[in-house]
Amino acid sequence: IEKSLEEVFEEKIANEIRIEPKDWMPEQYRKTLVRQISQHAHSEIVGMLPEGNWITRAPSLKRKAILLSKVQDEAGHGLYLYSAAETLGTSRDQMIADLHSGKAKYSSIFNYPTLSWADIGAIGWLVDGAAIMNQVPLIRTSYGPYARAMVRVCKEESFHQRQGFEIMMTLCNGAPAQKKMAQEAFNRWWWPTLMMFGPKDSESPNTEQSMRWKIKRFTNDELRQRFVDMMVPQAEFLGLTVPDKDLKWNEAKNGYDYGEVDWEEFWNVVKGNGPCNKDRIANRVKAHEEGAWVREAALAHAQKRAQREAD
Ligand code: FAQ
Repeated sequence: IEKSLEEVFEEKIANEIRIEPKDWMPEQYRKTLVRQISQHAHSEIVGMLPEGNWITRAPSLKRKAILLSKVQDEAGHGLYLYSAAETLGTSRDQMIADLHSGKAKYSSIFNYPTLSWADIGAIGWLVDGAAIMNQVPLIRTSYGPYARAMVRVCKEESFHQRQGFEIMMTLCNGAPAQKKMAQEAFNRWWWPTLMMFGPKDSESPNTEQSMRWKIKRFTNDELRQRFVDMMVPQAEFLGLTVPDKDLKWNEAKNGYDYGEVDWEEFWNVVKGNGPCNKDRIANRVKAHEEGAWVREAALAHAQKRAQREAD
């Protein structure tokens, strides 16, 4: 008996066979992937801004070189992910236009300011830590190009996390003023990092279907819990205090109980009203406009070369 396209698709999902760009897929599957992958790409691109703020003020030449290459890595991840999204039939110009108009989302975390050098440590340690927790399972996501992009991205993110932890360790073993700076950065970034995992499962409209299609391999709450369980011992090792009075080991669940995230703050930032949303988008639009001549020159050069080869 001839199987329907939908049956073939469902069978692949059930058997952990990747869906590839030319395969038939439900329209909603395609839409969900374009949404998630493009948001992910935008996050990498906008994510360069908070750290870029410290490249000129890094405390040593070595720190500056490391930070510069980390930020370059994020640009690479963004471009990788735009390419993965393009395999689904959307154009990069469209995705970028949606980011600049405020239509497309990107991770809430990048709308917070980086006030001290310790924030750079905290971002590497916490934000890249959360990114890895979320992205390692995406190596097994059902869409081939996205899954493959995640392999390299995760390798680079784990280096980023170590450099962040090492900055924190240096500060925590330093003068009292440095230790204080590290604790203050931790206080600022802990809760916004927990928000990166998205709304609670009960408030997450996309989780159920994305889990069924194996786009997501764990739910938002599952990953958030794993993250808390991984980070608390690391904070203890650094001698830092987790800014959560409700944090408590729960023997029965073999994990930590933790306080309620401020969801009002989360949705406020997602809707565009966080401390830096407007600034971030204005920055991206400016960079895009000022880069127009580079795109035009590259295009003219490519045309000239093609012409030369044709002659
Ligand atoms: N911020 O139904 P759900 C990085 C939106 S890592 C803003 O749960 P879903 C590396 C969500 O889009 C950061 N919006 O949605 C780096 C949806 O809105 P929509 C990027 C959020 O998709 C490190 C609505 O809320 N990582 O960049 C957020 O099933 C350091 C309802 O939510 C990824 O993107 C949020 N935090 O689950 C770079 C990973 N959370 O579209 C530089 C891939 C939710 O319906 C420096 N993405 N929303 O209008 C995912 O795993 C998922 O998309 C989630 C959200 C888990 C983020």
